[in-house]
Amino acid sequence: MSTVIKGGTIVTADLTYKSDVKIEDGKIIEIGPDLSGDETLDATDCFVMPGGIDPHVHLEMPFMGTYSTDDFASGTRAAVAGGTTMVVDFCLPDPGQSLLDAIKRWDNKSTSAACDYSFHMAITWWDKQVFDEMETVVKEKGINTFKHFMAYKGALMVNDDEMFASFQRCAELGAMPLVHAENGDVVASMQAKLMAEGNNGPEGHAYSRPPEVEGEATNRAIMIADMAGVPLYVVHTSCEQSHEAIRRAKQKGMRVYGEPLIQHLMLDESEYFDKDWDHSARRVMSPPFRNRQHQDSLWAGLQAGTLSCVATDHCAFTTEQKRYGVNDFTKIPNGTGGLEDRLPLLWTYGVSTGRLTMNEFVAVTSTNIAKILNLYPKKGAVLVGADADLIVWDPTLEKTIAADTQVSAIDYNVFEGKHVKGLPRFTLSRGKVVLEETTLKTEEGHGKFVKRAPYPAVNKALSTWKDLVAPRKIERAGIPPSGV
Ligand code: DUC
Ligand code: ZN
Ligand code: ZN
Ligand code: ZN
Repeated sequence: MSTVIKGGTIVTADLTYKSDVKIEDGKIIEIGPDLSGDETLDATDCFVMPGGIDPHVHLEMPFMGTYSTDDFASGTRAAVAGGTTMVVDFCLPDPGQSLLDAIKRWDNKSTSAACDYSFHMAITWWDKQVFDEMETVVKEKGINTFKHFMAYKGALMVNDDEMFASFQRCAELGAMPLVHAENGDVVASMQAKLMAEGNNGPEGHAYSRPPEVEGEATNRAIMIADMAGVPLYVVHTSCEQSHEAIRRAKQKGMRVYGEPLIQHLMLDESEYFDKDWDHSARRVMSPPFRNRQHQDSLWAGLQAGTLSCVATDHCAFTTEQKRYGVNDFTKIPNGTGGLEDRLPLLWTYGVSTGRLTMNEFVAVTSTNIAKILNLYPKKGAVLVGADADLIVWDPTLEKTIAADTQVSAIDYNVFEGKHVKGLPRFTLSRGKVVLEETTLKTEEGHGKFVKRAPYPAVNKALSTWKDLVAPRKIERAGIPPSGV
């Protein structure tokens, strides 16, 4: 059975042109004028683009004493409702747990996915077992990215020596490290001080994580990556301090990628002040929202290409879950949603305002991500042979974002009331129509795990456990005279 997307304008990361697209067996088989097939999807006055890829989501994630409420079923339905056709989730071993056992848990959770997905592996502890298992993770399990939390002290955080060792291991295996860049020691000490002073409300969350803690950690991770000889991906870049470190590294010739979230582009720190407790707690995420200057820096980075992609860090908790922290902001589960709204918001507030071109929109929501995560051109492309993960984008469809009508399983939406114009008329996952205007046609389990191959080994690295740095030993004829 073949399908033809007819009458649309194809928009890729570098081209805009009128053409039909023919699909068979889940792949694009022909691009050209006047195509016909068994089924036709009308794309008149629409843009045909690669489906969004969200490189950063946490579905049914065990975190801060609970689990994020959107699981692979509701999370991937929310994704396709907003034109996202692939998500990358974080496989999170408990400290001491085998990485391979953690993958089994994630494999079990993800069988309900309605669109394709992949995993990053988190390094939550460090010893020889982890070092050894990383090879299997990369070579057999198809996971070529390792996440390091520089915050969440006493829980997920890794120290610099562990990070340096893991980064070197990544370099050797052709994998790329990711960092959640916040100085966890400083955050913990500021949290303790704020709580001791009686600042226990959600605004304490923002006060305890100023841009400086992110800037410091980003600089540190970049320097450690440079010493280890690996590229680096900085998740949820939220402020100028972090962006500045990334710009500088790029200028020096390093492969360092920054990922702003749609939440940080759209929402600012006023969400934490002079609002009721629930309103602010629902917006507690790490890093917290920033002021307008930081938002301008992020938009500028997307335009200039110093920031590479837009993600969500979708980690959705209900109001009831947020209230775990009612007398202590450090216990409010960190995380917000956005999977469903990322593309429509970025289109409305990025493309329609002239801040981004349509081609830049495709780059930062899909193609750049596919390239950086070694998924291109299977994903992120409108090319013959690519997976038919496509959106037929109707720039005239509009709605007002509201929790009442969302697909996500939580009881509020941090973008409530925002108007968007530009929505998918069709979303296709490997050729299957999973959304037609507002009607979801998803199938649980249609989504498949996508393996990602190692990167070409471009960096020199050491290969054995604890053989970290081997300095040259200098033989000298004698000891220096005392007093020198
Ligand atoms: N930040 C969040 O807000 N939630 C999940 C994990 C993270 O780093
Ligand atoms: Zn994070
Ligand atoms: Zn995250
Ligand atoms: Zn309108």
